[in-house]
Amino acid sequence: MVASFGRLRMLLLVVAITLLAAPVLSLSAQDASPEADGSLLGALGLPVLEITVTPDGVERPTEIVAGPQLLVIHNQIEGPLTSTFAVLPDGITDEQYLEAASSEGPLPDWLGDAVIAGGLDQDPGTTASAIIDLAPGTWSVVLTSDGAEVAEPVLQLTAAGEVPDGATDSIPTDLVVNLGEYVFDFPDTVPAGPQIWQVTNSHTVPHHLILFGADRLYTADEITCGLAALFMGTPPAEDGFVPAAFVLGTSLISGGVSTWIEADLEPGYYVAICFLPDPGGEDPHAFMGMVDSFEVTA
Ligand SMILES: [Cu+2]
Repeated sequence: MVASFGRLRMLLLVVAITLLAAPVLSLSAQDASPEADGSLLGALGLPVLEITVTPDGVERPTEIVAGPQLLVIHNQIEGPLTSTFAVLPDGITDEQYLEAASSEGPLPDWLGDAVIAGGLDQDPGTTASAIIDLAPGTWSVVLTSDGAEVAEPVLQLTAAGEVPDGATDSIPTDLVVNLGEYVFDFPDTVPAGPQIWQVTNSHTVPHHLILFGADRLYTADEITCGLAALFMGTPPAEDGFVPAAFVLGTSLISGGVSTWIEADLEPGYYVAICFLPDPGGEDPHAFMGMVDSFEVTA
């Protein structure tokens, strides 16, 4: 998730190797820290949930304040780190969650009944951040890595306290990115430069947003054509889109959930893709039409 939590990264690696392109780029939100580094998210003054993952263990609080907060993760292990926050359905254990996150197989059916608030996907030695909204209750956090052992791969956090209605209303948002019913709805043009994006899943199954740089605008057919070639290992069609320049991405989020990320895009063309399949299904949503292309203007 982020496709099987690690599958996306593997896919990107395959793309990078296939094209002998630059290494997989990191998330846009990376290297943002809450201590006034100029990041838009860090300047909002939200409660900070800070987690440090080292080869020996995980430094983190056990109880946090419920509601929107700035998630800041320091990845000090030798491999990339994927983190995902979820309230599991009744009867599902942390171990099952970890297994689902570590498996390259289909997403389990029960994942559609979990509340997944997002998380981060970051390279070794980096600090990354995003705003996640944690309702009161017990959250399970899975930490997985393709390249290194994680000493404490699953842990629990208790989010305590009442969350007032409209607690997220004060988060200034430059762009709302709607993850709809197998569809994105980016505007035709987006301004360049630092922006806060509210990424909201208004559908019923988990989705994510993965953004790539492009040399021009692409139609949905051209994008899925290129992806099909990629998945099949065949040379891309002449007009097919090749997802080589990873720009930013979100972790998967459930229906009804929002997360906020900082985007800082250069002028140019971009392609958005959701690689996730439905829980229990196999076809990436991209092949059901969940792709989009837009221009960023100076
Ligand atoms: Cu999707």
